[in-house]
Amino acid sequence: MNNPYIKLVKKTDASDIFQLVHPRFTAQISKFGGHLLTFKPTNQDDWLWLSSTAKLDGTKPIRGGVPLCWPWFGPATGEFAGEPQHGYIRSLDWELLLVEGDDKTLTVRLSPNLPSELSEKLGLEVYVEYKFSSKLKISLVTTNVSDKPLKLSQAIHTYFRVDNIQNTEITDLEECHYEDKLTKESNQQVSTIKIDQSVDRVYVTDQSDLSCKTNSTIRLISGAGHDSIVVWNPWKDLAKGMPDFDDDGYLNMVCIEMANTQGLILAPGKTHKLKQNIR
Ligand code: TA6
Repeated sequence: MNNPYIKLVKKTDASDIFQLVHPRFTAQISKFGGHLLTFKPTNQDDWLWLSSTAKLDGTKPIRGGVPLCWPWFGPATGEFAGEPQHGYIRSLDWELLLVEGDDKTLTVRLSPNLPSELSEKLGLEVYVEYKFSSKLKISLVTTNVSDKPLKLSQAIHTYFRVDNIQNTEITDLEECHYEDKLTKESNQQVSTIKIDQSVDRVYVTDQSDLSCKTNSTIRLISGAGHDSIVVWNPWKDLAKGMPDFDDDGYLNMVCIEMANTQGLILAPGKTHKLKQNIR
């Protein structure tokens, strides 16, 4: 890894961190989880929210940044029942596959150290690619290396930083149907999304564009390869009940996630790219 823009910083009390310092941005990626922790374009605030009480020592998935949920989203079911929520890879160490770029863009690829027996059992391989500039492009790329069709659910579980959730609006999901994970009902979004309570919704759509507007910023979000967009804010009580979630953190974050939650089946030998692009 002789790229001038990235270095591995060995931590004593936390997972090793890849620190990226580039003319157009700074970023940090934890080896644990292949987990993008921060992304800060030059002269801007961090686009991502990271809990100050997040565990960075590998004892549990990191709260904030961009957790990668794979090879399932949500609780484990079927043959994987009892396994961790949101799959294995956000709790594994990852290795650097590739770093390339110039003073305009930097591309970083990592893959998880899947134990061989697990890799055999899954029949799936995965890597993440981060493409950095003054924008951020994330791709979660899965290949079915088995000889049979395989189910896959996943999410790029991005924690967006907002100045104040009470002045935040998520647009372009109007008219979209969603599964409300709190009420277990299916509803239709009428207006733009304003959050003033606990929200945990799976918008069933493959639309590519939406935005997250606050007083000072408009974050334009686009995606590909998804069949749903997840919107989550735990709000006050749930935030308080999570030891790794700042008690008032819910006021400064909203998760907007490109996801596959609707029963994607990956044919043998095929590759699926789930993408989220942010500018
Ligand atoms: O993406 C929304 C969600 O599935 C919520 O239901 C909530 O569980 C959130 O993910 C965080 O999950 P975690 O396992 O990271 O605490």
